[in-house]
Amino acid sequence: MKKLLILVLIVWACQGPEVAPPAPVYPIPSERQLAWHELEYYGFVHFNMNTFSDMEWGMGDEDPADFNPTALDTRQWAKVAKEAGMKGIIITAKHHDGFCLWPSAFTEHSVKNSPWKDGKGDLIQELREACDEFGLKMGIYYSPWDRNHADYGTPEYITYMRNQLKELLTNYGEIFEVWFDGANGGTGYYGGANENRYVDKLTYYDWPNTYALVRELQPGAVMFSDGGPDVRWVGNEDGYAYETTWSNLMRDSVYAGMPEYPEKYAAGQENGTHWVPAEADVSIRPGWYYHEYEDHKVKTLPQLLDIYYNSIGRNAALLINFPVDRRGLIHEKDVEQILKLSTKIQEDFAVDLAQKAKLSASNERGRGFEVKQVLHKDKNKYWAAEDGVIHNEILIQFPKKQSINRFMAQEHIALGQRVKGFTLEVKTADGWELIHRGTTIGAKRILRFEDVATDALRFTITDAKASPTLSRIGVYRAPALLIEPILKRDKSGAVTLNVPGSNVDIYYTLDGSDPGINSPKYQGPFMLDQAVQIRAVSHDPATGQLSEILVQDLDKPKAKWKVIHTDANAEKAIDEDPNTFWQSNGNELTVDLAEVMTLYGFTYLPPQNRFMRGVINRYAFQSSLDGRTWTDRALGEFSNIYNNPIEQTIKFNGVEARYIRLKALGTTDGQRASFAEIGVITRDN
Ligand code: FUL
Repeated sequence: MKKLLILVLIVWACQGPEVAPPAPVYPIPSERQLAWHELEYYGFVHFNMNTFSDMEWGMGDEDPADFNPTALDTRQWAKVAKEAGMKGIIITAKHHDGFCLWPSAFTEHSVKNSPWKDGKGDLIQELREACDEFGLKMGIYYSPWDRNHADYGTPEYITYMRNQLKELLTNYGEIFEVWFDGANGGTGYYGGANENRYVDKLTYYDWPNTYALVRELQPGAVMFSDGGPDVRWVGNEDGYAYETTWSNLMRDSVYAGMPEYPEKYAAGQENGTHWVPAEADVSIRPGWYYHEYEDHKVKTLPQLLDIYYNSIGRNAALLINFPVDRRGLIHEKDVEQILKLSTKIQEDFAVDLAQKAKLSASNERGRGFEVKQVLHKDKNKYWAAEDGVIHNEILIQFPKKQSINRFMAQEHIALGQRVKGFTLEVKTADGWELIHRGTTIGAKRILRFEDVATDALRFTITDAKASPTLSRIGVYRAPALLIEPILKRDKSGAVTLNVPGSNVDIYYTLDGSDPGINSPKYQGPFMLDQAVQIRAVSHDPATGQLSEILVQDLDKPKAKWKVIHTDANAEKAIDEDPNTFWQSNGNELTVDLAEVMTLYGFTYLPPQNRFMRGVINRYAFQSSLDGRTWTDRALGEFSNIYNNPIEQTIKFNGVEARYIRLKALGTTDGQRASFAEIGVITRDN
């Protein structure tokens, strides 16, 4: 017995005494936020009236009779999400047009007046059952803006909104996230009033009491909006977080839909007062809702991978949207792409090379906080430095030379986000070579870099708010991915295809068939002076690997087009370069097409820079044969164009024209209209 006691004492003495964990660096996440951080990746479904009206933002005057999916199957959604590695699904219970996917007792504008299941259906209940069956969590998207409701803009509407939230948050089991959209466009049907209704987004919804209601009904749910309170919008709809992304936010200065949010708050704030981590939302297609004309625009694997690494790999959660189609199913093409992403992610992170490496740290806090803790799966085990020791080096030595191209680090965020600066270096024959110099880490940071063969890595924390902590480090070698060709066409019609930084072959077709190695081989820039669909593929002769297929619709070249403006910069609107734009002086753009052609529509690309000005949201498109007499061809709204600044395509019946004019009837910020590119559609399909 005595011997045993002595042995225990010796072991204890060798390990050193227990040390206290570091003090938290505030703000820190709540329990519900910590649970949410674990999810990382979940799905969005946009499906309701817009699916049937082919719109992004319905006006609110749609007929419930139009909601009629032919093969609706929420189990298919859940199965796809599960197989894709997602942890839950958030459903658009009510979008801006006010149509409800559940038979709400407070409105007639719902599934109960639709032909779907003879008005007896309840889509939220069906999704609940499917999520339960597949072990997924369920979240609710609820649009505060309601273009259908007659009371919108008055205090009565707030009662309506809360009554509906009560239905959604009491009748459908546990909800993991409540998603409040900040979008609010003004115009709408509003029970037949057909007018502009603006509300003060800060005060109208009485957020403090609305939040309190959600907390009371679903204490475990996080609430999302621009300003949180629990999870914040990442400030764009591209699915990208930032090189510097803090989970901290000056929450009390922020509210849903505030105008300067993307510029000032989206990346979080080092000195933010509250923990409000970022969620990156993005659709797998250009639009949030299903449009048949986007069937060939489903994001490619390289695009989805970029999204993954730039969201989850940059301290944000990832929310990928499926625009469920009119059958009520996730489209086959979307399924194919999302599964490619999960397969590739599994491959990229299949083997953690750090597990077999020898780790050492320049400083360790003491027993329980040694550097070896970063190899543990248990998130509650972590390495920590002694108080006041900010600069820390972690050395990772492999048993032999390894080829690597991914590095992953996670802070122990339960004690707050601390790291402000870090470097990653590899050992070479000439000494340490810098791979990456970065800023924040947070819940997860993943670095992607070119293959490098080395036997050691040095990860240095150069700056932090307090002595740093790390719960995980991983090192990987992801298999190479062949990306599809990138296409450029200049104003003259010359087409260039290339795959940056590689020596692969490119094959293409112009007849709508899928290209392969027996198709025409790309030999260099060539002229395409007709409206045509081009498909192109990259082929690596060394491995035989084929990339995904690029599909792009090209219209007639703009070689002879001329803008009818004295400002030479107006040319930028027809230069085929999406990155240049013209901010007009008179809110319109007039173009001479140089010949009479039959037009079936037009396209408008808003400026593509991060903080765009003068984005057109209401337009009139006119055409003329002589440049003097003009006729309106289309009049309408570019819905959601500010948050999702994709090319807008508007079609109409064929008309002969030599001149075109796009007039801005409104811009999102009231500034003079800007045009990155205008185009016409001369093919009738
Ligand atoms: C935006 C909305 O206006 C879009 O229609 C979509 O729902 C997206 C997720 O949020 O603010």
